[in-house]
Amino acid sequence: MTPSHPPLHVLSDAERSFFREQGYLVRKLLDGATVARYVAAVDEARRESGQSQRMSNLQFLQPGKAIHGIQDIVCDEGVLAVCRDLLGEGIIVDGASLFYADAGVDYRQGWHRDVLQVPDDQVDLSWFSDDYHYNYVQMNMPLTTDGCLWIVPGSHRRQLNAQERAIFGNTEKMAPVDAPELSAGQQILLQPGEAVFYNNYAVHRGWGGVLKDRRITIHLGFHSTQHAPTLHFGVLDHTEYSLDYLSSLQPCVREALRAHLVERARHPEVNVFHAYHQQFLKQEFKTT
Ligand SMILES: O=C(O)CCC(=O)C(=O)O
Repeated sequence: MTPSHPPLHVLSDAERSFFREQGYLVRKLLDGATVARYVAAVDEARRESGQSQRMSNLQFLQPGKAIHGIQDIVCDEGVLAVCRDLLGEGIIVDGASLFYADAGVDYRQGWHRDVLQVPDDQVDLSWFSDDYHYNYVQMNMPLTTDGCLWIVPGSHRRQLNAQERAIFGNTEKMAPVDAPELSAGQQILLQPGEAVFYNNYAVHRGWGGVLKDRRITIHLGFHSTQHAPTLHFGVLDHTEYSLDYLSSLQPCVREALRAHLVERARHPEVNVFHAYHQQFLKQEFKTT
């Protein structure tokens, strides 16, 4: 009998330790033909859209915004195998956006942790420690050369240090966009098809300045059914997944969303944070 996925790890022990300690990991996962297929699907979907002066964050798994030609990235066996090695079995797709901007767009975010959707008095400092089991991983998969993601390695497993505290002020969430630079901040420069997996409780930001080239990057989040959700789980708007919409999807995408619905039903406690997250997206990005 053929197993549904390879039982062996695709990441070495050293790679998994690197992710645990530094909070990110880069792997080349897509070949040139797949990248070209996805770029063509994005071009086709955007043919009617005019140029925008902002970074777009297109939620490509939602009806009305769906980009069918890139959706099967959520079933990519290479992506899922890395997620299993990082989180465990039962991988569930969550946030799914396409970052898109033409050359000339000015893109700058403040340094932040992805707890923006959690009310201040519910942010628990133990989330940013070595002992916390973080059950979520974000992935950026660029289809063009992309240097927009910056991260402070290792900051997911400690409290803000003095330099970070000075720019964050009395919040754990986000520093002002015009705050002084962080000396430990590191740019992650990726080539098309090379993915970065990162812990989004680490201090990070999107920052391209005025883009020299256009940016097309698929951005996904994943959770494992083996562990309790973190409060970041629950980005997809599962209420929009009607039977009609699900039946319009490729079988593997339909199955991924069905599994997402089952997991959301097991964890109704995360629904309250979904609305806060949508608010954040609207502030930071163009979402249509
Ligand atoms: O533009 C990026 O790659 C980073 C986006 C980001 O920081 C976020 O969505 O929280």
